[in-house]
Amino acid sequence: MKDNSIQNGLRYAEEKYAEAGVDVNAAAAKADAVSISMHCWQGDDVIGFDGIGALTGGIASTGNYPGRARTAGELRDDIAKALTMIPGRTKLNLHACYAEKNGKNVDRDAYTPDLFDAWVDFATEKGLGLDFNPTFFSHPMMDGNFTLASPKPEVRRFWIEHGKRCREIGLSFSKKLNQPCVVNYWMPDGYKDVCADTFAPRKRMIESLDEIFAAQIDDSLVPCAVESKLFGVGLESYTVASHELSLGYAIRNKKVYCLDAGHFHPTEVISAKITSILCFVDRLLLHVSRGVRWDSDHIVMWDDELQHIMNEIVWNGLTDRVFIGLDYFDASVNRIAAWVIGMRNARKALLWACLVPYEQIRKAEKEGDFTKRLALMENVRTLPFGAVWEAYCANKGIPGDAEWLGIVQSYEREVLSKR
Ligand code: RNT
Ligand code: ZN
Repeated sequence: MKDNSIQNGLRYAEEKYAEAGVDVNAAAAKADAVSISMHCWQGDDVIGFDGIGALTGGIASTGNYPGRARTAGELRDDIAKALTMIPGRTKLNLHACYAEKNGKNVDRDAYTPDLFDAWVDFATEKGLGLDFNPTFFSHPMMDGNFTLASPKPEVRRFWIEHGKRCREIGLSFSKKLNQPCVVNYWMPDGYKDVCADTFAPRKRMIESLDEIFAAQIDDSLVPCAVESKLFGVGLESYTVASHELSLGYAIRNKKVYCLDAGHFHPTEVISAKITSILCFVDRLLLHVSRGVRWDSDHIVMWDDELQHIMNEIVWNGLTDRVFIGLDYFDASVNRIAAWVIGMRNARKALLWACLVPYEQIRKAEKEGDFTKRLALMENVRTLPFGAVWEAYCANKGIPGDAEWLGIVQSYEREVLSKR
């Protein structure tokens, strides 16, 4: 019965989209070819397992919803559960603090790929690629909030070594899983209050990054990104790796630039930056997040900005040049639902972008017919997207929008509530 209604809905949708000049199957195939990287850190409030226990560095996860993953095993169980409700090609994004030391006495400056063997086995079993991040926060070697830009040479040395180790770990992931591993560098370095020297820390940051990136490691296997930020909590006045610094660094050193949706002034949107930046760097990494008044890392909703981001990527043919990852952490709701909602929304927005007759809209624009451009853009809104989405999920054996919450609720009853 249900299958029948999905098939009927799809037939109707195909007809309606065809009238608008869109081939639903081709659009779905296009959306399917794009990977979305799911951040492991939503599942345990960005704590990790390498022994630190508290989150520092200007980021904060708020809420105390029960069921947080306390071990790597629990986190993998939760991720596996979430994956059963997430359609489309998915990667898993790990942080160095998710190392499993198993009693080994080793610090972040000496991490080796074997500390992540269980993650690689998990990724292999689930058919996932892995992305990676050095963890420049939540650690006693931080000098206040400084890492790579600290005035103390021993602090910089520790974090430079960490940065190097993470490229090596990324390379091993890439080789083992036969696909690129994007390694993203985000450093919280900055000051709470107005400072007297904004220049020297930036020069130190650049020197440290240069050291990290000095070793010859194939960029096509391990593309490395530098993430910018406007400010952090307790670092309100000055951030070393600002937008200008990180973008400038990426341009000059042929790195990937990482745009986080929450890292700009509240009225600035990253969707508006994509094609400008891609005139000067080869590739971008997106941290799709949702700031509410500040970099609050709220769960990604299917809002106008998410749609604009995906439109920019798809309509400009940039799916090979933009890596898409999610970055948020909300501890006030069921954490598996948080992943599922954000990942499904990102995929929906991607599919939607593929289902817009953008060639026609662009033709009208080029011909100067802005009436037609607006009319076509608005007509898209009432096309039967829901029917396409439901069929898209069903084809992959993934529950529809009306079904997944029940699955999360039983998992909460049977597993999370017992933690
Ligand atoms: C922090 C940055 C950074 C982190 C993750 C955990 O503001 O957005 O990307 O959120 O690396
Ligand atoms: Zn980020």
